[in-house]
Amino acid sequence: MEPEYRKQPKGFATKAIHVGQDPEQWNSYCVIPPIVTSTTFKQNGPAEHRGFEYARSGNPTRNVLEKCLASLDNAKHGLCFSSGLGATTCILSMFNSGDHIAVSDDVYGGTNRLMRQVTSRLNLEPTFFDPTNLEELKSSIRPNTKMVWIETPTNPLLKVVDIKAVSDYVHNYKPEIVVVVDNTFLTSYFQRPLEWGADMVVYSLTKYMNGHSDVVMGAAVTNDDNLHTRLRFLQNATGIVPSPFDCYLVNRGLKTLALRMEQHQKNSVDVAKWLEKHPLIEKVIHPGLPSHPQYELTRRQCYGHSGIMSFYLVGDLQKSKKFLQSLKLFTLAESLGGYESLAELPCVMTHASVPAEDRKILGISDTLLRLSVGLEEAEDLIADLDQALKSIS
Ligand code: P1T
Repeated sequence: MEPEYRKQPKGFATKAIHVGQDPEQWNSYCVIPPIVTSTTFKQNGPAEHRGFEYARSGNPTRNVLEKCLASLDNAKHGLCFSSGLGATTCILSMFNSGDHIAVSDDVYGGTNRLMRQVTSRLNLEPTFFDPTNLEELKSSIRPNTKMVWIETPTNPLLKVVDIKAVSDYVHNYKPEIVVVVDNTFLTSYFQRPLEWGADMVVYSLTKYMNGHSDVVMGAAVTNDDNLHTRLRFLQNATGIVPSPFDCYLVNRGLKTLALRMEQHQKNSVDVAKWLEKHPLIEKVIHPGLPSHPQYELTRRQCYGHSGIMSFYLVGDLQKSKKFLQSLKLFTLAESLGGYESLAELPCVMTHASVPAEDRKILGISDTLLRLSVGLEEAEDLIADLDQALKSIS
C-alpha cells in the first residue's frame, strides 16, 4: 500500500480566514481589514503612542498579516519583508563578520547569489552542502557556524530534506545555531518546519501564499522570542518592509490558500503522471510520485505537495527552448505559485547566476525544465504540453 501523507489537522482554513482579522479592532468594525496608508501616527504625548508611531516600525495592515501568517505555522511570531530575499537579507544581518553559515547547495538562484556575492563580501562566510547527505552537513559545521539554511523541496531539483534529522543534528552540536527552512515551495499548508525542530521558517510570499502573481513580499516566522526580538529590531533598522497595499493583497490571498493548494496538488500530480509516460521525457521530478528518491520522507514530513515540478527533456538546449516557446497555456516566465501555469528553463533563467560548474554538479542542465502547475483544468494543461512536445518530435 502507498504510504499516506501526514494527516492535516483540522482548522487551517479557519485560521487563514480569521486569525488577526477581528473587526472589533477597528473603530468602524469593518469586516475586511483596512489598508492603512498613513506613514505616521499621532502620539498622546512625546514618545507616548498607542502601538504605532511610524509605518516602517509598525503598520496596522501589516500587523494583521503578520499575525495570520504566524498562526498558519503554529508560530508565536511573524514578520513581513519587502521580498523573500529581503527576509533573507534581514536574517543574514543578525550575524557578524567572521561568522560561518552552512547553506543547502540547491537553493533559489537569487538566494545563492545573495550568499555568494553579497554575504561573502561582508566576511560572513557561506559554504554549501548537499542537504540530503547528513555526512556532508556534519563536515560543513564549524565552531563559528551560526546558521544552517535549507530549502525543502529545493529549487529547482526538488530534493526533499529531512528537517528533523538536520535540526536534531545541528542542535545537538550546538543549540544556538539557527536552523532556517525556506518553505516557499510547499507553504504552511503542506509543511510546517517548526514542528520538526527548525528555529525559523522563511517565505517568498510572492509565490503560493499570495497566489495571484501580483505582489513581491517575504516573511519569517518563529517561536523563539529572542530571534523574533532581534529580527523585529532589524526589520525596522534595515527598513526592508512591505507596503500596506501589498500586505492587504497577501492577507486576502491567504483566505484561499488551503483550497488553492489542494487543487495545485491534484493538477501537478495529473501532469507529472502524464509526463512520466511520455517518450520525450527522460525523467520527472515530483515528490508526490513513487519515483522520487525521497518519496517516503515526503509522505512522513509533509501534508501534501504543491504545483511545482521539474523534468528532463530528451534533447538539447535548442529543443528545450523550442518546447518552451511552443507552449500556449503555460506562460514562459520566471516565478511560481500563482493561479496561472508557468514554465521556465532554470539554467538560463532563475538559476543563471549559479556558477556553471555548480549547475553541472547539481544537474541544472540545458534540458532541465521547471513547471509551476496552476489552477486551470488539468486536461487543458496536458493538451498544451502534448502539442508542445509534438512540436519538437
Ligand atoms: O522573489 P522573492 O520574493 O525575493 O523570493 C526569493 C525566493 C526565495 N526562496 C525561494 C524558494 C524562491 O523560489 C524565491 C524566488 N524564486 C523565483 C523567483 C523562482 O522563479 O524560482
